[in-house]
Amino acid sequence: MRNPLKKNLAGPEPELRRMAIANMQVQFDDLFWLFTYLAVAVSIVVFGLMAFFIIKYREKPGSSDPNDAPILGRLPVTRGHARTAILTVSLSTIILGALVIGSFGSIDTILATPAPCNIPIYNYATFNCSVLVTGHRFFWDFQYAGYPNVTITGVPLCQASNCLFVVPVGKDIRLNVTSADVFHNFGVIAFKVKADAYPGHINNIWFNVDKAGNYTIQCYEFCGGTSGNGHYTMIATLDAVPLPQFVSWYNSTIVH
Ligand SMILES: [Cu+2]
Repeated sequence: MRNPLKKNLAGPEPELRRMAIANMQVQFDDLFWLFTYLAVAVSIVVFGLMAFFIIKYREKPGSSDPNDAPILGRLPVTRGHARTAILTVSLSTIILGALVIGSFGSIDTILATPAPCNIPIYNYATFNCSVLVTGHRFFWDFQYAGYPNVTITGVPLCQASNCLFVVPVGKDIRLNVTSADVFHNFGVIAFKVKADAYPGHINNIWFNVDKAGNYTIQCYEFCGGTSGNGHYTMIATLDAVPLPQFVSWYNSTIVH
């Protein structure tokens, strides 16, 4: 499924889009390039004009002060050109308008909760693409919503070095992020997705993976620990797989 948000903003075409692995990454990349292109354009104009005026009005031997040169203690005689002021204000408004529209477009997308999916899993059961993610010192566990509603416990799976959070590609995956003890922060940095994990509170994030593969999940809130077992070990792997593979994984791992 193509990301419906790609049409929101102009961005690098088409090479960088082909490299995209998740919709949120595209959102942030689009916004980054919008700001960068405008900043470069403004810099070229500002520094170009500055260089032009420095050279044009440089002091030459025998040159005198212009008539409108400011004199200390005296009000300036002329007050500039209205046309220049209008042009400057208009251009600034257009540039800031583009940045505001781009930013709010991205925020809308990031905050909009997509509709649940409906993936037939097992014996008339379905998976609705919603996963409860709970941070513990120092592992994550993932509880798949829908029926059957069971938990993959992070500890034994992680210690067996196959702690996988498996999701299907091309589906809007909705995460409800919370914590069982202290403040954590769930992040899949390849997707540019992060959410605080607080005890007693749920934060919602979502993503849609374009490209199958393994991506690192990490805790981005320093949550303590000692040598050998601590915040820095709070890592898991997100495995994005094609839908048929996800269904067979679900049936063999989650359903018992
Ligand atoms: Cu943590």
